[in-house]
Amino acid sequence: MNPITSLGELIRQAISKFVSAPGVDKNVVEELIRGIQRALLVSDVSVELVMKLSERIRDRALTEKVPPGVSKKDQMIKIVYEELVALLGEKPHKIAIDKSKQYTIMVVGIQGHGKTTTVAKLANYLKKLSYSVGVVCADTFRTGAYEQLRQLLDGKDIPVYGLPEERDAVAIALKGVDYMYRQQKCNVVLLDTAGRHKDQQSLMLEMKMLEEKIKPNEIMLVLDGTIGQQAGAHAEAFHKATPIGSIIITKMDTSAKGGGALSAVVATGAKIKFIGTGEKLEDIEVFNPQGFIGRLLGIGDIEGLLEKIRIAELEFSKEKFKSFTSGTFTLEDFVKQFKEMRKLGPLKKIISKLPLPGIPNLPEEELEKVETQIDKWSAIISSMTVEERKNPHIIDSSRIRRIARGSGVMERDVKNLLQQYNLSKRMVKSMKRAPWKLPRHMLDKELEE
Ligand SMILES: Nc1nc2c(ncn2[C@@H]2O[C@H](COP(=O)(O)OP(=O)(O)OP(=O)(O)O)[C@@H](O)[C@H]2O)c(=O)[nH]1
Ligand SMILES: [Mg+2]
Repeated sequence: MNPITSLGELIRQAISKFVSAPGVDKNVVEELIRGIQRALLVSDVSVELVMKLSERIRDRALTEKVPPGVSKKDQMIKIVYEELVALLGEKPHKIAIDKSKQYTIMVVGIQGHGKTTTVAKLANYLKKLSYSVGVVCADTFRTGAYEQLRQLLDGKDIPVYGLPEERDAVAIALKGVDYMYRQQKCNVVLLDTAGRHKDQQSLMLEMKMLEEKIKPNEIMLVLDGTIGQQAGAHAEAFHKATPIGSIIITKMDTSAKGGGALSAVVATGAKIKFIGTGEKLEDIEVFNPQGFIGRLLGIGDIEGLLEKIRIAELEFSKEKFKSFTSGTFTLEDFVKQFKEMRKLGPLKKIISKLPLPGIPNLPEEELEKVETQIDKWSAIISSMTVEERKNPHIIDSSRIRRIARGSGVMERDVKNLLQQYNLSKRMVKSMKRAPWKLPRHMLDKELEE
């Protein structure tokens, strides 16, 4: 049996047992949590992370209200999904390479972890995205390293550079990178490096020299997923040593421990960009926690289910929102409303589902701007005194200065929040019957700037 399925298999078993139970009570929820714990521990997720996750699921199961039209079961599945996604870091890290600039990626890692295979996979992947890619083999230790790369990329129309007789890795790398940019007019150059040396110290020294001479734009650490949570320690050390580092976890197809490796690396704050899922050139994917967990849960239409719940929650919060229009609408209410909206998931999805006329299809970056804005607003509010929050009109320029300093934002951010709030307050008063125009208006206003 494919071991990856076994992690998925165990989670799916736990969920289907939960779904077939006649009702949802505390015991049924506990049973579900135990099933998930077992699955995660089998895949070597650390006990600490498993406990934290269980705690969050339990807490949410007991405290979150079920919006009308949604079953408790569906809501629980959503909670489990979201908590598993959170364990793996929520958002995928973007691969944003400018096609008009040169970009060198140096790939490093312990021997046998999959560097050479990954370099070939990445080259093939980037080529498909119409980057002009070149590969340089700077591994002078592994016999046949250059041949291995050439074979992997055979017929792919990707130039591979190597000097099998040359013993100096730095010399090969310099010549190779220069050749790729100057002669082959490449945009991205991938550098495969050695995983072994006569001793550990000389390997480290070589990596350091390569980094100094080549000045890569990114250093990727290849980590074998079968080492499970041990991957966390490697990632942490690497992350501390190089600020331009990202991580690829390989062999996700050969052991259930991949889940442990992923969660441990994510916990260190290191960026996982890709995962390797087989020996073939095509077996690489952008690491996307949502997609990964979605597949693991194996619920046919998890997206559909989540969407249904989010919309129901939104309707629910719309109801709550109405209460603002009848009572006072404080500065805190204003920011809280935005935060609530954000909790429901990516703004873009929600907005596109709302039956609101006139909302343009907002580009992703714009929505991200809005999200950053919300974070700023929260920080600003927490730097205000109780008095200021209650009576924002007392906030004069010297208070603005103090609040901006306290929350680490620009003064104009504070002014902007106050302006937006005042605008909204006026609208709340005048638009009792169409409360949803309010956030729309605020969004539009925000995006114009
Ligand atoms: N199943 C599976 N095998 C992989 C994956 N990635 C690499 N491998 C295999 O792991 C073995 C080692 O891969 P290499 O790419 O040669 O590893 P390396 O890090 O370059 O090793 P050295 O050059 O010796 O340091 C090969 O047999 C690969 O086919 C993967 O994602 N899944
Ligand atoms: Mg190699």
